[in-house]
Amino acid sequence: MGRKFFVGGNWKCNGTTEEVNKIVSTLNAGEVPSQDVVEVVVSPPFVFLPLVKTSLRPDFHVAAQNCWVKKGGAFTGEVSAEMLVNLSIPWVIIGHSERRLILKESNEFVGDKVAYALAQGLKVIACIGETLEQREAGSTMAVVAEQTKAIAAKISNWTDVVLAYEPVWAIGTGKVATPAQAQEVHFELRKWLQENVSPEVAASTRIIYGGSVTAANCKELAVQPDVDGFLVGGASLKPEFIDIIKSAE
Ligand code: G2H
Repeated sequence: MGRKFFVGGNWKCNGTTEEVNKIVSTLNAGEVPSQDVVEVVVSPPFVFLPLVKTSLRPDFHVAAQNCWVKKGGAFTGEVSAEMLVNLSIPWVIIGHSERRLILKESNEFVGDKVAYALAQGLKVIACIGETLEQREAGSTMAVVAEQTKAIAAKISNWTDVVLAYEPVWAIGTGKVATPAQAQEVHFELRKWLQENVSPEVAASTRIIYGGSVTAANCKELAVQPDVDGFLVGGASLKPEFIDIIKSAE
């Protein structure tokens, strides 16, 4: 089974109503390959999800940037998976490095969140990636394998999971991984899935790259055999996001 190219736009903690409307207008006017070729998902902050959901073209979908680890209740400031389902939000990003590092989300906590979100019927973009220090220490694969293992330990069905490899040193820094660096880790991750989950899951799970992806560098990354798409931050707020979607062809 071929893996459909996936392009996610992670808007992070950005935007006003006016800016969101402008981004959506640009996306709605963009000429992109059909849904048979590329799956496009944009992820605004929670407060803009209903607005984006109702105004965005129907062939693009929306994702939340996080959700709570279990059923809602007395968890001030959190948003539950059930609420996202209630709003018909199909996707959620879990385990972004900004949450792992700044908010101290552990591998186990991320694994629990992925499992809970999937159990509620959400599709998950699960993020993993090493810091510069870890890369320089030669532990990239050990780190991403450990992060993936914590997810694999909690789930049995990978159909609704997209794995986003986002080296922390490449995030928002303008220092994109080279195509060879990205391909190497994606290849090793697929091998890890093959050996530790199943050959079927390894063959069908999309592994996307994130970290300073732009219109200028996406094409050479997109042609790597194990790069199945992108999670785009800064550039997803700009018209060049359309060009990144076009790299699917
Ligand atoms: C990585 C990425 C989107 P940026 O966080 O998830 O952001 O493209 O700005 O590096």
